[in-house]
This record gives sequence, structure tokens and C-alpha cells, in this order.
Amino acid sequence: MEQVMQEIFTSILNGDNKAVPLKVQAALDAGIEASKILNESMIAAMAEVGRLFEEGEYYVPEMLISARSMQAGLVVLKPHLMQANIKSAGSVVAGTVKGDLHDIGKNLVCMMLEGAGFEIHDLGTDVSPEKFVAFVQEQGADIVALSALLTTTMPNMKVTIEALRAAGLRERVKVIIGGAPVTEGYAQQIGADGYSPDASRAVSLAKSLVSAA
Ligand code: B12
Repeated sequence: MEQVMQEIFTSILNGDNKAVPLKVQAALDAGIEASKILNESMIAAMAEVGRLFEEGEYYVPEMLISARSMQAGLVVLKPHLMQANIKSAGSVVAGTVKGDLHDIGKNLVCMMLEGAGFEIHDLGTDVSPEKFVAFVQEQGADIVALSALLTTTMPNMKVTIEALRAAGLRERVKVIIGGAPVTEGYAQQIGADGYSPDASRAVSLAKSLVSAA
């Protein structure tokens, strides 16, 4: 790994939210592609944070400061990840499901979809099924994008899909899901329209669903 990439990785592990944006900028200045910085340094660092947490070396506060430094780096990276696209590709209402506070992955998905020309309505984290239903009812959307990072909150994706169905809205929207514990099989099982393991494939998925509608 190039030195600056290694430094970004280490600064995220250390939760150094002053160093991360500076080093991300240095990597961009050195001509390293934004997607490479994202995947090979930043997302890799968050995976390592997860591993350290599992092994009992990191606790919640360490996870949190690493997450904050990752977010500080994303601010610098954002304009480079998004390509200008004037025509609206469709509208997306996104959120992390009820009980779940993880938002880095959801934010990345929103960022990439926005960059691909989608209009984004981000409802944030800990979003109840009722809130998704109310949004679709009042403002409409082509796609509902649900994120979950905990095995205990994944079932709330199913509850949200069922709430959309109960409100008579299920046929009006496409539902896409994602997050570390989510799988293609789970998406099929709960009746989602699509799953993607990462933010860039979320864009092709969303585009294919909107064009098929
Ligand atoms: C950072 C972090 C936190 C931070 C979150 C800060 C924030 N603002 O997000 C804090 C400290 C708050 C936190 C808290 C907790 N966490 Co936590 N956390 C993590 C960690 C280390 C990184 C997650 C992350 O940001 N990854 C980087 C992003 C880019 O990846 P991603 O989220 O997977 O997103 C990508 C894809 O999944 C996909 N995607 C994501 N969403 C969507 C949506 C759609 C529609 C699509 C198509 C795609 C998609 O695209 C994204 C980009 O490529 C993970 C470890 C891990 N390996 O995931 C643990 C992890 C998720 N946490 C875990 C746990 C246990 C917790 C706590 C319960 C700890 C506790 N005892 O309190 C709490 C729960 C709080 C809550 N109610 O939500 C466990 C979950 C275990 C499980 N199987 O359920 C993990 C796996 C750690 C571990 N290895 O044990 N956590």
C-alpha cells in the first residue's frame, strides 16, 4: 500500500479526525483515485475496527471515534466520488432501520446515488417503518433504500416492507436493502426488490430497477 494510503488507514484506526481529512487530500493531490482511497484505505480501516472490536481490543468509544474520523475524511472525498449528472434518475428515500444507529454505509450509498443523478431524501438513522410509510405516502419515491448493520435490526427491514404493503404502497416503490450482515438470500426471503453489497453496485441496481419500472 502506498504510504499515504497506509497513513489514512492508521489514522482512522487511531480515530485521528484532524489527520484523516488532511491525508485524504494528500492522497487526492498525489493522483490516487477517490474510489481507491475509499475502498482500500477507509472501508478497509472500518473493517479492521470491526475486527478489533470483535477481539475485545476496541470498545464502543474507539469504534465511535474511528467512525467520526472516517466521516471527516468522507467530507473531503465526497465531491470526487460524485460525477455531475443533471438529469434526475429518480427519487430515493433512504434510512437506517429502527433501532440501528450505523450510518456510514447508508451515507455512502446516498452519496453515490446522488452522484448518479438520483434525488435523495435521507431520513437518517433509527427510522421507524411508520416514518418510511408516511414519506412515501406524502411525497412519493421511486426507491426505498434500507440499511441495517446489526443482525438484531435486520428484521426491521422486513417489518418496513410489510408496513408498505399494509399501507397499499408496496407496488408503487422498489425496495433495496444493504448493510454488512445483509445477503441476497435475505433480500429474496423478505421480498425486497434488490440487494447490493456496496455503494457502487447500489447505483447500478437502482438504475436497473428504475428503468425496468
Ligand atoms: C463504526 C461502527 C459503529 C459506530 C457507528 C457510527 C456511525 N455513525 O455509523 C458505533 C460506535 C455507534 C457502533 C455502535 C454499535 N455497534 Co457497531 N460497528 C461499527 C463498525 C466498526 C463499522 C461499520 C461501518 O461504518 N463500516 C463501513 C461502511 C462503509 O460499511 P457498511 O456499513 O457495511 O456499508 C457498505 C455496505 O454494507 C453497503 N450498504 C450499507 N447500507 C446499505 C443500504 C443499501 C440500500 C444498499 C444497497 C447497500 C448498503 O454499502 C456500503 C458502502 O459500500 C462495524 C464493523 C463492521 N465490520 O461492519 C461494527 C458493527 C456493525 N457493530 C456492532 C455492534 C455489536 C454494535 C453495538 C451493538 C455495540 C454495543 N455494544 O453497543 C452498537 C449498536 C448501536 C446501534 N443501536 O446501532 C457489530 C454488529 C454485530 C452483529 N452481527 O449484529 C459489528 C459488526 C462489529 C463486530 N464485528 O462485532 N458501531
